[in-house]
Amino acid sequence: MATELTLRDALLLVDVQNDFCPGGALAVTDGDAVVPVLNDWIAAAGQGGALIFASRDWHPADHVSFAEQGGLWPPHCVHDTPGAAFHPDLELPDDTSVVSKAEQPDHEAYSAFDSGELGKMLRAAGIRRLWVGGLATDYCVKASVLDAVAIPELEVHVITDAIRAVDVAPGDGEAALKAMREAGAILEPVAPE
Ligand code: VGL
Ligand code: ZN
Repeated sequence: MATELTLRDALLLVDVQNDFCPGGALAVTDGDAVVPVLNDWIAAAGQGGALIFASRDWHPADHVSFAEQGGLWPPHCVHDTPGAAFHPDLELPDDTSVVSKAEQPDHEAYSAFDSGELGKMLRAAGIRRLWVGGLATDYCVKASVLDAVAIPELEVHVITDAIRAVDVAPGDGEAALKAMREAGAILEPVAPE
């Protein structure tokens, strides 16, 4: 199936950052494999006038989610470091809206909707369909999708070939897919046109 994007569509690229890609501080297996797929979606969004949002994990050096502070993760995506930069092959247009999250030392935020800004911008633009891809399936993609489906006027699609899981425990990625589907997100394989 192929789909055409319109002014009523928006693309949400979740945390396609160096630290989540091979060689990064919190590398997701095959994380960089999402990049070429998302570039096709970016091109389709450009053709149809769809909005593009790119979220980024943007932590202070002493973030609560880091092991040294008792958190789950190695230090990653420290703001303004190379690891926090978007993957260099991701073809983000200049008018991409960048959504930073988890910027406060004592607050963890997996969802791109955490600050409320993204929801506001989607509503203001009259967006009806949101297409979500990126990293990682079982954390920030899942949390963002679960927040998105709670917005009544939004049809939420997960770009299933443009997500990858951390899989801290085996099966986490699969469980995340199930949770997103059960919450009302659409997980049909579809190509942009
Ligand atoms: C993420 C773990 C820690 C993510 C962010 O972007 O999915 N995962 N921080
Ligand atoms: Zn993080």
